[in-house]
Amino acid sequence: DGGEVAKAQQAAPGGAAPTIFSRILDRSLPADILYEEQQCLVSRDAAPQAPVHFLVIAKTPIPRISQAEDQQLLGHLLLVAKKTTKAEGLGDGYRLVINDGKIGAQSVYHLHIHVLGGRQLLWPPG
Ligand code: DGP
Repeated sequence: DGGEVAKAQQAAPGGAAPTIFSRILDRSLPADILYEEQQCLVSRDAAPQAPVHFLVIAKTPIPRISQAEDQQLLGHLLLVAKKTTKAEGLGDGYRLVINDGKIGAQSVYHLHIHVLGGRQLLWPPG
């Protein structure tokens, strides 16, 4: 979808600037929240690219995976992503994605993992 890539090209890879995900975390922006605990929040993606598409959003506002060093947090986000696929009925498989920077078509500079499923996914991705 060119729309999401176009948005990503315009996103500022700033740093400390609050993002739309900070507003989901503080509940000032409505979101379809599946799960929340101390280190992360799981929300459905507002522009789903598959029948099931949700985001595991770190609570700490690390801008992007290339700037993330916290091994415990990174492992934890993967485990939460995996566990949430069970609750979402993705027993036949799914895909985890982390977009980084302009080339990766990242549009929101607040660390998150995409979880996609519910249809046959293609490879290579666009
Ligand atoms: P990325 O390219 O990895 O930075 O993806 C950011 C995702 O965030 C993208 O798939 C669309 C989603 N998104 C953007 N704005 C909102 C919003 O306001 N609410 C929710 N739930 N998702 C959003």
